[in-house]
Amino acid sequence: MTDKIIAADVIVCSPTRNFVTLKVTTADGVVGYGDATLNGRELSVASYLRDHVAPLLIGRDPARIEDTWQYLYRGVYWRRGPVTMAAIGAVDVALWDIKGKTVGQPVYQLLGGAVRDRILAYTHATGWETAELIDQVVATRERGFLAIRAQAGVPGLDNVYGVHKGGGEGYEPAGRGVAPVEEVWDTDAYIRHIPGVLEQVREHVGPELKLLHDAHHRLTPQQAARLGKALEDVDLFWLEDVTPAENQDVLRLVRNHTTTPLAIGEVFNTIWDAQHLITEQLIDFIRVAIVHAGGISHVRKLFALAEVYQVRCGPHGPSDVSPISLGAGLHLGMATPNFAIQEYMGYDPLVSEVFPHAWSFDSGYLTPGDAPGVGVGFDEVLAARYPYEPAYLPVARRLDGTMTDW
Ligand code: GCO
Ligand code: MG
Repeated sequence: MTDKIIAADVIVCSPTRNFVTLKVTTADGVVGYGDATLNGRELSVASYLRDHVAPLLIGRDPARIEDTWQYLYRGVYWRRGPVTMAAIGAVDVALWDIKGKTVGQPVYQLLGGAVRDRILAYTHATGWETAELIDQVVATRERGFLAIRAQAGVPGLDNVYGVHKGGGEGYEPAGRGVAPVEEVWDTDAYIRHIPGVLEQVREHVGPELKLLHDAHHRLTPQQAARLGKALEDVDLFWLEDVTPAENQDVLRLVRNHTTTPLAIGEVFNTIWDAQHLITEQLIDFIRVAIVHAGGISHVRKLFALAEVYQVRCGPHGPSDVSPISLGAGLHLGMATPNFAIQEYMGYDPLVSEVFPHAWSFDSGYLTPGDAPGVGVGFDEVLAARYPYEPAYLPVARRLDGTMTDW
């Protein structure tokens, strides 16, 4: 028997960047935390939780995680979508946290126990010029990483998502302010340039380092097929988000032309968004983040579907996914056989102070730790010193001024 939920509070803070945190408290004083951060739309999830979900949680039994998920998902006419699913995800993770703390076990033990000892991580290396990128990849490998996502500049442009001229180790794409900055983008120039860059990186680092690359939804199906083909000798671990995720059948054309492994799914929110790609085996890796796809309970089902079709899991984990979601994903990763890799950009030390965590990184691998629950705390007093500030990802236009995908 667990005591009922007596409070559900939503805290939005900005220790270097915005995070939305749900704090669920039970009558016997157990506190569970969930992450509800949706980059650039933080306050809409905060309101969804505060105004519509929190009142429904009061008096509920926190042990009934699946029932609460079903209640919040099926009990509202307007299903799916990032705002709804981030809110449900935050509740779900907070309840798993409470369950773990109540029984004194880390969440992965409640999910069936460990199927592995540690979780392979990848991080980002960026450099505008190829030489700069190679230096960054080498420096990142020296920090222990065995898998690295490599992004470079494009001649003729000033910015490329996550990279800018003279920017060294990369930049935080979400800029503070009430409106996004505008960047100029040219897919043709990118496709001409990037295969040569990645070939040089591969040549320099040798065959063993796992290299990844993110195309950020900016190619046509035909361009994506050509790029995948051009990158085959680079032997990428994956090529990510080649085309926008809405029109999924185009991946068949890409697949028919290249053996470069494809990863997609960071903007997906439910199993139904990924179902076709998985059952048709149009991708090799599914990238949903715990926070954006309804929490541990739902993503676990999605990963189980993927297992049937030999699709492996590599969740989204940039620094706009809070340390709570990263921790929750690691628990799921420990207990999921087809889990392949976790994106891990690391956090500013201040973020780790606000969210003290049991998870840790060592020699290329992440582990969730053995603290009861998810193992990520939240220092509310410190968080209160960093209030929300509007921040947005840039938008991109083509050379002729039309909007393109981010
Ligand atoms: C990645 C992503 C991020 C997203 C960002 C959006 O693969 O890490 O593409 O860089 O763009 O998380 O909020
Ligand atoms: Mg991405």
